[in-house]
Amino acid sequence: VTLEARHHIQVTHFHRHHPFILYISIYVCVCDAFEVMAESYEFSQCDGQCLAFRRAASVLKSVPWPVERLGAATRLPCLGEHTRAVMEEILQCGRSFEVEKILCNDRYQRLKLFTSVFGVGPKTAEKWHRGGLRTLNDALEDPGVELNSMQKAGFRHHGDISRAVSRAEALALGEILHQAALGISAHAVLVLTGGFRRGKEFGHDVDFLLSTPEQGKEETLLLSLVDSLRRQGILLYCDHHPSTFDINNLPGVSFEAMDHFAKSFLILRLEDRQVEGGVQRPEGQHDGRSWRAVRVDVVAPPMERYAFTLLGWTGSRQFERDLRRFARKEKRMLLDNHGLWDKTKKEFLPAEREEDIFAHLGLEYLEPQLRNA
Ligand code: TTP
Ligand code: MN
Ligand code: MN
Ligand code: MN
Repeated sequence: VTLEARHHIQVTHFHRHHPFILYISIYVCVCDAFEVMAESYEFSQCDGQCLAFRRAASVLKSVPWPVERLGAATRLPCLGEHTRAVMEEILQCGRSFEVEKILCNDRYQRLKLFTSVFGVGPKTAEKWHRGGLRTLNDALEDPGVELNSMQKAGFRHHGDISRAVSRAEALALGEILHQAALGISAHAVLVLTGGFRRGKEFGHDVDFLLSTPEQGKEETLLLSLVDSLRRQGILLYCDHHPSTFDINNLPGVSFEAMDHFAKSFLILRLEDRQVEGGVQRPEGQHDGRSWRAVRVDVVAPPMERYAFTLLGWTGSRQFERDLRRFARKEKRMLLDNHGLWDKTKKEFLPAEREEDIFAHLGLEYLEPQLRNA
C-alpha cells in the first residue's frame, strides 16, 4: 500500500471467519481504480465523468458494509453504470481491464508525470505530450519549452514536493508560521486547516488560515508574514493572489470556484531538527541534506468571514461539494467560502463559528474528522 493510498483505509468491517485484511485490500483496490479513471477523465477534460468516479470513491468510503456485497446493492447512490461495471470486474476478477489499459497508456503516464510538477496543469502537460516530450528532463532541456517561475520552482523541488508531508512536519510548520505571525501582530490568528485538520496523518501540502480582529488588516498581515519567512531564509517560492473580495458583489460568485480572499501558495524550507521526533527518510533517500521543501497554502479572510473560510478550507473537496449541494437543494441557501445566502429571506446569515453554519443548515455539527468524504 502506497502512502497516498494510506488515507483511504478505514477499518470498518470485520468478517466473522476471514481476516478483515481481505476487505481492506479490495476496498483500497476499488478506490484506487476509481481514482485512475477519474484522473484519466481529468486529463481529457471530461469533468462530468471525472466527478462521477471521484464521487463513487467517496460513496464507497462511507458505506457501512463490505464492498464485496456492493454488486448486489443496486440502490447505492452515485454509482452509475460505468462505475459499477469497473467495480464488479474488480470484485470478480481482482482487476479491471479498462483501468490496466489506462495505466499502460503512454499519454496517461506522461500526463501523470508532467502534472506531478507544481505549476503544470493538464493543459500544459497535454501540450508537452503532443510536442513529443517523454520525461521531465525532456521538458527541462527542450529549447521550445518556456517554464514560468512557478514551474521552475516545481522542477527544482520536485522530489521533495512529491513526497507526502507528515503530521509532525505539518505541526512544525504551524509553529514556525505562528511565531512569525505573532512577531508581526499580537492579535494574529493562525489555524491549521485542510486534510491535517481532518485528522489525516499525511498530506500533499499544509493549509493555514490567517486572520486578525483588526478590520481590513488581514492581507497586509499575510504579506508581512511572507516577508518575515523570506527574511528568515525559509521562503523558497511564493505565488501571492491579492484579495478580490467585495462584500457588495455577493452572492454573484460561482459556488464551486476558488474564493476571493488574499492567499499565498508557498514552498517553504523545513529543517529536520525542527520536526518533533526527527525525520525518517525512506531507505535510499539520504542525500546528505538536513531539510526538505514543503508546499504550504495560506488564506487570509477578514475575521467576520472566518467561519465560512475555515469550513471551506477544511474540506474535503467532496464534503464541501455535498454540503453546498445540500444547502442549495434542500434549504434554498447558497454556501461558499465567503458566506451563506438565504434565498427565501434574501439575506446573508451570520456565523462566528462553524457550528453556526451547520445550525443554519439544520444539520448536526460534524467534527472535522467526520468530513473525510
Ligand atoms: P487541498 O490542500 O487541496 O486538499 P486537502 O488538504 O484536503 O488534502 P491534501 O492532503 O491532498 O492536501 O485543499 C484543502 C481545501 O481547501 C479543499 O477543501 C479546497 C479548499 N480550497 C479552497 O476553498 N480555495 C482555494 O483556493 C484552495 C486552493 C483550496
Ligand atoms: Mn492540503
Ligand atoms: Mn489527497
Ligand atoms: Mn492546499
